[in-house]
Amino acid sequence: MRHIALFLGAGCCLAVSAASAADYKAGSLDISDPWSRATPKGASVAAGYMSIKNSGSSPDRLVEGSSDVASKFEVHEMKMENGVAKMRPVKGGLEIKPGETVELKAGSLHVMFVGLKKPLSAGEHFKATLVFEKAGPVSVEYDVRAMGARSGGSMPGMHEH
Ligand SMILES: [Cu+2]
Repeated sequence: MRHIALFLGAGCCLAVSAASAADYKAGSLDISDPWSRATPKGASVAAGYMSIKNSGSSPDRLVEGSSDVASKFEVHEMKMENGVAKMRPVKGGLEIKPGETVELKAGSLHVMFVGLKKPLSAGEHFKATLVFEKAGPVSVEYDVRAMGARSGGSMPGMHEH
């Protein structure tokens, strides 16, 4: 029992340290901390990040989505090719295997809001809907953070869109 208590204690403190992080549950999925980066004036795309945990016993997939801020929602992966970071849409939906946590983060998998209707400024929030094959549609809110938020700086390959 003592081990369980310690474990819960650690979980509690982690949650407190990430004070603004939002958490959403849908079926066996747990979507944590959706956030986006502020964009320069005139940008036509913005990236979105979050982590998705599947605590169920069958795989699920992020198949589509939409948001208030852009005309299209895509899931991209980033690969290094000859030293250049290139991104491309993930085909057939983003799979989240049972027991796995898929991290969408800078320089890796990310959501791409394509056809931005206006620049995103730090401190804003916007609504988006994530659609999963099994868990169905989930409404989330993205937290817009400053351009230099977390590591990675500006997103390589961003201007290739
Ligand atoms: Cu992208």
